[in-house]
Amino acid sequence: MQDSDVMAKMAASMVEGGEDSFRKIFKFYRRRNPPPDLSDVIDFSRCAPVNLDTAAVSDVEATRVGLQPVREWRAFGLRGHPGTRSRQSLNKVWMRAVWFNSVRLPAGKREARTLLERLRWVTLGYHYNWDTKTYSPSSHTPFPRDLHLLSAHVTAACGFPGFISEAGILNYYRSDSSLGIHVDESELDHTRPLLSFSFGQSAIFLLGGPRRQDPPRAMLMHSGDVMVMSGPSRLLYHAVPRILPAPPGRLALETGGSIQTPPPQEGSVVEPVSEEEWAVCSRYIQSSRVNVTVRQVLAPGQKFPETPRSHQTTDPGQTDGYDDGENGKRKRSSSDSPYAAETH
Ligand SMILES: O=C(O)CCC(=O)C(=O)O
Ligand SMILES: [Mn+2]
Repeated sequence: MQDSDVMAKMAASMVEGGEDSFRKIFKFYRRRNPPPDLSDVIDFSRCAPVNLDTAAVSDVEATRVGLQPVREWRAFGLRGHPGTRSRQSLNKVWMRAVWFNSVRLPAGKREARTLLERLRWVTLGYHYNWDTKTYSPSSHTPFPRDLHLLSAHVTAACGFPGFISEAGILNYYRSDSSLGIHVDESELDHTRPLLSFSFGQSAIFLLGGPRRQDPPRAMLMHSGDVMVMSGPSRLLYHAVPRILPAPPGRLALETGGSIQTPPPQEGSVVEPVSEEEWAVCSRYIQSSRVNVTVRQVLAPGQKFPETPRSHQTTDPGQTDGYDDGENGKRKRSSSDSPYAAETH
């Protein structure tokens, strides 16, 4: 990096009037009136592609988890952020699997619809404790096999073989939801990548630097996109200030379009979902966004410490958080939205 770049970065991250540049940019994109100018938002379809390890996942293995062969995937890297983002058109099979693994509600019931409207997050595997900001062996359910295989194949193709999916966090966003500035560092092993799968409506994702106030870059996340935060990018601050309508064609889960439904495969590992449940899910994502992050918590052979440490990753000055635009800012607790604060 040139000296002038360093100076510019430092200047940009200086706190002005109590607000650092990440918060300013977060608020800029969150603003409703007037709506923000989106011309600086990076659309990955226009970025330089990066190579994937096409030999890491066989065509048969890819097909079994409902994916195209790795050579068909399109992957892009963000300059200055070594770590990979791949877009590979996850399909209806995967949206179904994610739904199956998280939301099991009877279709058409009024209470179910109300519950769905209020749904903000679900945890899988080692369940994250939002109060202590820790995972623990005493709060654990088996991680879904299909979601693990998907994650293992994606990470292997990105050059990280041997990924073990141990925890998952699903975030449910309505059109006015946002996710505050945070870093994911509660996992005990940070050398493993973090995966993020998006479905439904689109989002602006802000990726900052290793310090909370570092200015972020804004990028678009669409339905079917997969993001892999790895290496130095694994511990960067990030946030989702805004949900945007999915571009035409990107949400074509019902009838094909860019997100195809492959025919049922022999040996498929993806759990089936009834048409009734799928109807609830597909209606839900017409107006909402679902994001799943998959994390490896422990290094191979590592154990949880005897006395769990409380993880303090919160920036004390930060008050942006997950809020649904109706009830204002929420405080994070185990009984409410996890995203009132900033880190997890
Ligand atoms: O919704 C997203 O794209 C990001 C989610 C996220 O950062 C998280 O769950 O830690
Ligand atoms: Mn995160």
